[in-house]
Amino acid sequence: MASTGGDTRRAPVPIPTSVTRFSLLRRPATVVLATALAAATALAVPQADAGAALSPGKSHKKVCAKPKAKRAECHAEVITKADGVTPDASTSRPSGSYGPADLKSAYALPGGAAGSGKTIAIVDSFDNPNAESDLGAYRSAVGLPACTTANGCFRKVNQAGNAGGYPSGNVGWGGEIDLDLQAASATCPACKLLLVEANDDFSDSLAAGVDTAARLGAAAISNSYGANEASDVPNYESDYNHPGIAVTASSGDDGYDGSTPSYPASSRYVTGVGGTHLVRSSAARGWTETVWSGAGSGCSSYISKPTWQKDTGCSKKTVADVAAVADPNTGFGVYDSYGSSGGANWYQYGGTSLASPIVAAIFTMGGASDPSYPYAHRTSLNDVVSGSNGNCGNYICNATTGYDGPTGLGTPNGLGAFGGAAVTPTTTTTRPPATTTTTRPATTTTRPPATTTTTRPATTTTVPAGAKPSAPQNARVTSTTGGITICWSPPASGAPILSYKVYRGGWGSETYFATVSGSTTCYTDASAPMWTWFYYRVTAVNGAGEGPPSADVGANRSA
Ligand SMILES: [Ca+2]
Repeated sequence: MASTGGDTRRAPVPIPTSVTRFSLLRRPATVVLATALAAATALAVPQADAGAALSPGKSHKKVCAKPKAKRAECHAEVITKADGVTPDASTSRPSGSYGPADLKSAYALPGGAAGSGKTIAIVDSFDNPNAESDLGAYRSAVGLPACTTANGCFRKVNQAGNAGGYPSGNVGWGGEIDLDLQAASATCPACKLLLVEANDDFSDSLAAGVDTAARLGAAAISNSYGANEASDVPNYESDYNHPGIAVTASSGDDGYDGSTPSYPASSRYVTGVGGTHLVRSSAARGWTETVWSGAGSGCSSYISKPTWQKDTGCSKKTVADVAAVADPNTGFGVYDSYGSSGGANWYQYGGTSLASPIVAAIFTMGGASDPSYPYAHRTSLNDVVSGSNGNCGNYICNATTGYDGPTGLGTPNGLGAFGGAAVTPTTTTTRPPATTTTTRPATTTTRPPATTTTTRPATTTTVPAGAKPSAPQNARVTSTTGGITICWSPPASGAPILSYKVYRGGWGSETYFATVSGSTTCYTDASAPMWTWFYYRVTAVNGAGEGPPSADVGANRSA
């Protein structure tokens, strides 16, 4: 797909203030990284997203408009209503969307004063006039102290570094700006924030904005945008090369498209950030991550392979380097009032635009800056081993043990891979015995005898009153050599469970598929064909009947 890049310069285009992404005026210059971003959009909404665990019955879409040649697109997606068009706005943080406490838990972050005094820079296109007030509303809602221009925590400048003379406004990029600022702030609550608003979405404007961010003292610079590589990307390398400053970039939201990766994620000087689907689990870590099917990956055609990157499938640089949550279905709650009407200003955002500022904030707290650092400290990353973002037949688009394209080396486990102290192994050792291992068996063993035998007969007649079981909990899927395996935890109420019914189909449209016994909590669908996405739901059945379904979870059988 990738469009060809090129030099096609386009005439100035009016800036759409509405819904969509970038647009705008172009700039002369030599440059442009971008080329073909166009193609991307087509792949966008696909089958992809693994597991709609947090957003059943909804869809998602890109936030920015489809870019023209020589421009970059922002990598944010927003959860929409089922129509796939209308952003699902609400008057409070969306239920199930992630915030500071979730990121702290999932990535074993220090919180507190970590990163205090250091600055995370966010570079985006166009102006969001509400950026500071939206950040204020966000921090207030999640219980963080104010971060304002007045107290020295927040600073907004134009591409030249001036407070004022901002570019024209753009609602799509405005959402991107809010996402970046709020995700960085949630990851490192004590960090300062510098917002650099590039004149427009032309690649040379964004590159100039990065130079400005470096000049103004950023510890890390996050870039949640990109464009398919074109032959002129080497011209931009100097703009993304700032020794002593960590520079991150999102890997894109169109999955593996068989051709070129996104730049600046493929820059030699940038940590390319891929994306995951992040959900809570009963694992010792408390969370499980699989590949977000939209995460970009691929082999650069123009950037030579860094010495620290040892994978053999790409002769030049491979995207990505590391990853963080990006699936909009397991996304982040954002307060965005720009372009809003009616006062419903909360949305759930995802895309690798979410992952980049998270990693930039973690670099800021950890203190490292060189993209080689995570490679030398890979034991402090959570290896992502399942999921896929396309069809390529190898690790460039399929997660595997160790390095893979969609998630790089993995996701942060503390600050160890980013310059800080590694998470002590003690934590890992202690948790399982105390909680997981010991407790579970006791529960499983005790329940059946005590409940099943004695209660069942009575239940059959007693429960009908209406006590059907609640929905099975923690539904999750993995792709294995034997098929797609869905597992779940028993419902919170309604024991004893006589059986579970498994439903399979498209997202939100599953039909009955199989029944398993009430003592089983996993089912392997060996008939799922390779490379096809299926979604599953499970219901529990007791003497009173069948309860409501679990969340939708999906997977692409890839092994
Ligand atoms: Ca991996």
